[in-house]
Amino acid sequence: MQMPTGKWWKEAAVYQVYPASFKDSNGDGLGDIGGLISKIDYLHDLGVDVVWLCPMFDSPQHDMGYDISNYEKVYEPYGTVEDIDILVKACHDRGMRFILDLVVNHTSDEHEWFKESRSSRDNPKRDWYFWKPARYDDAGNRIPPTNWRSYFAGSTWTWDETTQEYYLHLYATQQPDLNWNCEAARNAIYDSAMRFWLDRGVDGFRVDTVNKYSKPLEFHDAIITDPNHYEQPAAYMFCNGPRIHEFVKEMHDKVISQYDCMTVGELSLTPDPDHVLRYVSASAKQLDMVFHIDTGNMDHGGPKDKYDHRPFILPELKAAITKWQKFIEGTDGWTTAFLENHDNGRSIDRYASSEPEFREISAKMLAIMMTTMTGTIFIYQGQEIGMINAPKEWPIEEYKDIEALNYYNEARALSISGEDPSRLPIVTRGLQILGRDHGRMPMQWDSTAHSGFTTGDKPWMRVHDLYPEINVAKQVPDEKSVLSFWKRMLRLRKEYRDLLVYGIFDLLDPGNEKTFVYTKTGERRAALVALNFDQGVQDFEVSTDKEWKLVLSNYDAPVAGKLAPFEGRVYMSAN
Ligand code: TEU
Repeated sequence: MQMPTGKWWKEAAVYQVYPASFKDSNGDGLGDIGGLISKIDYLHDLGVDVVWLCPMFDSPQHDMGYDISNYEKVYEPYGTVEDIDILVKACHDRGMRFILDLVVNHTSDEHEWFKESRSSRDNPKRDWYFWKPARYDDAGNRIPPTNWRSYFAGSTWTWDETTQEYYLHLYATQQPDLNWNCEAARNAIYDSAMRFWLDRGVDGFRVDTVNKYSKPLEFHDAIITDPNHYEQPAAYMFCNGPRIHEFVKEMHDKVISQYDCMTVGELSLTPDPDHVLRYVSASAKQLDMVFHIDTGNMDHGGPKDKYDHRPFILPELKAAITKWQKFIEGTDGWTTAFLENHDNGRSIDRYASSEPEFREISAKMLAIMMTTMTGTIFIYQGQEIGMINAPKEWPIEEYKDIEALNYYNEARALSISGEDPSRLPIVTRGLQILGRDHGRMPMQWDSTAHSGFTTGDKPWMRVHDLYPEINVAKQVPDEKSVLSFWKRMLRLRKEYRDLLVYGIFDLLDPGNEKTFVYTKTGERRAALVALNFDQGVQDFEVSTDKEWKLVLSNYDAPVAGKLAPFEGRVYMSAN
């Protein structure tokens, strides 16, 4: 058996922090770097090895910091560059590492580079972004250069009055796409967004939208799949473009390879494992690993209908997980496991049950699944205490995310005009489950006002109504809490890293719609994991091929031959 070889980032448990919502240290209602520093020991106790901080750079915050106006400055309400130095040291002092988000597909329209680029057609930075002349329809109306629909609804092109051209933005109007074909722009990105931070001791990056830097320069229209609208889903046209591997490799060779750091790319629309290997095989020297978005998008409706929620089907989820567990076998590539991030609803609501009687047991079952997966695991803030989605009754006014609001307003306009009244209930329901806001609510630290997140009068976003029940302070001393369970599982993962981090994954009973059962095989021993994704009791017999011994369950008294609702078990055996 060819076992993967070790590197620090392979065995790491990475914890993702959303700066606005983690911990406020100065009472202004917004999380900050000082707040995060005050919680480093909490993360260390949990068993975290790497802290990943979402964008904390200077930004007008149209997309919560994914619209960066200066890579070398920290958004003032979050703190300063010197605060990041202190944070890096706090992590390193505890043997932990610290990574940042690398958002270089686009900048903010308030970045100096874009301001120069838009100032005149002959500005030296004009080609650092994509500028195109208008087209005109048969009636002589000005229309954008392509019919592409942006991720946040509407066109990917915005008209610029001053220079009488359109600029490209795959996301919000305020997020113009950088033109990676321009070498000077690439070098500026490497210096400003990467070396600046690596030289200060940062240990790597989560690389945002990593496969979108190379656009096909013909700028053809997307195929019309939505005949009622001008803008068409077009992501397939700008993912994995013609020069993408050249760009990612250059980024690695010129910058990443000069430091002992890790990279994890956010990779969408790349279902072919061979293609993914081109990004993550160690010999290809592009990225260390990527997030396989198809698992995370399983219950989305599709590129246009992201918020047309389709409840996940367990055999499909198992197949997707199996695919990305197995694709590294016999190769020099590496994989990841994650269930939550800042772009999704909470996993308990999506994959299990947030009903009061099942909430905690569900959280523990999902923790078993995550911590027994091969690859680097990523935990999103609040996942370790079983945080859940906002109550369905919350009105749209509580949602803050640009994507949620654009989708909602678009659907409402269709409803008001009578064009498509069916959209509004679909999008409303979709947002209640999948909305990005659910993962962005303040962290629930204790049962004092505003969940102990802020000492100020008003957190930037409403705190979950259930914070007196679901919070860190309540769970720390409780051996049976979700938090204590995560700690135990993360310790177990380290202890049995040969199996749990590096083992060969094999799915059993793929068609079973209620249970997810798999084995992990190492050189000396094997593990059997059984998870019940249903509220009903399931029959379950342990296979007799090995002498399986029960190591743990999320229930106190597991019953032979049965799996209780949302039960999870781990057995082990010598090989
Ligand atoms: O997301 C990229 C992205 O395209 C999606 O996966 C994202 O979930 C979005 O909802 C698309 O519908 C990254 C960041 O994670 C996200 O927060 C940013 O908004 C986006 O890039 C733009 O920078």
